[in-house]
Amino acid sequence: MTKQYKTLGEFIIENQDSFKYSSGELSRLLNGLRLAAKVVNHEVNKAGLVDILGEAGDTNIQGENQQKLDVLANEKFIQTLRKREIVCGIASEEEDDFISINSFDNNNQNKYVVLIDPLDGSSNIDVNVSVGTIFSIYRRVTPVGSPVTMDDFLQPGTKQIAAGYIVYGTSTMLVYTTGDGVNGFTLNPALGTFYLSHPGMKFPETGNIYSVNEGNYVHFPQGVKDYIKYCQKEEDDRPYTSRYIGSLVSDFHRNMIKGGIYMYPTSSKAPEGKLRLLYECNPMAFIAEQADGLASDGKQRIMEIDPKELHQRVPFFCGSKKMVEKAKEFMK
Ligand code: AHM
Ligand code: MG
Repeated sequence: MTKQYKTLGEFIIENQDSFKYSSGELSRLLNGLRLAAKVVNHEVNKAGLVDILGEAGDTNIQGENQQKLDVLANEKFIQTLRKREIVCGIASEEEDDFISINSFDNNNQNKYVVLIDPLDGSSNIDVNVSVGTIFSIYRRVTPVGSPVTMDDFLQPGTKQIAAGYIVYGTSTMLVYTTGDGVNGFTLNPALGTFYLSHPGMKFPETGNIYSVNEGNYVHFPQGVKDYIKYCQKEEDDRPYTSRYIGSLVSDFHRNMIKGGIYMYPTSSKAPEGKLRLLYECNPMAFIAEQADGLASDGKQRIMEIDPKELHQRVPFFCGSKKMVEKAKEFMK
């Protein structure tokens, strides 16, 4: 007999009551993200067929070229969340400022804000390599019923209510946490349904994969260089294997399953690091910690950093607990 897998929709409903602020609002929000994920998945998968590849010509706030699919994914997620009136505000890596959702029907009674990187790993889009979406959900700190302010978005990662990612890979998966472990759902494209395929995901305590853009090696701080040399040394269970896709979601996903460390350090080229605290590092850190892993900027726990601006960048070291701890020792 074939095993019956639970669907994401069933899982969200079943777990609604275990969530401490349960009012159904978070469930509706997760359902909204699930829908947008399917729409974006459809676009990503047909990308090779239609003329939507290449750069849109715009540059985003970080001065990088936006590809058309980034723009499209950004629109789809914002549209879905806006139309369903399930959040009071959205901030996106692709938008300069946050968006305030003023719903006149319910006088903006929604409690949650969403921060999103709609399509991460943009350099992989036009070469048929996995990309991902990353999202992070917070409760607003300003009074319900008023327009959102910057304070609602500049919260430390410890305040996250939920976070997750979608990886558009050999299969499409949605992985998320509401602070009670990490669960992964695989999309059956024929039915358009996500099934619980990876319940209770955990990082192995240690692993043998290190993921870093070694092209930047000469620009890295000495501690990072020393740690990389340690990874490569023939001793005990080393040398480790080097695996770097250049798509955070995919590198993270593989390392969570197999055991490994992902690093995006500061360098003389990127003095603050490259990855964004609010759209990329905090949500991945929440998932990592919920899966028994760690996430650090080299000194401090990522989720305890007090954000100063929406598009703030930080160095990022994330993965199996023992590996992150070891890397931190080298960076002292
Ligand atoms: P993006 O948001 O412009 O796609 O940049 C984030 C991505 C990560 O997914 C990936 O790990 C990293 O940038 C790769 O950067 P690099 O090409 O410098 O190694
Ligand atoms: Mg990104």
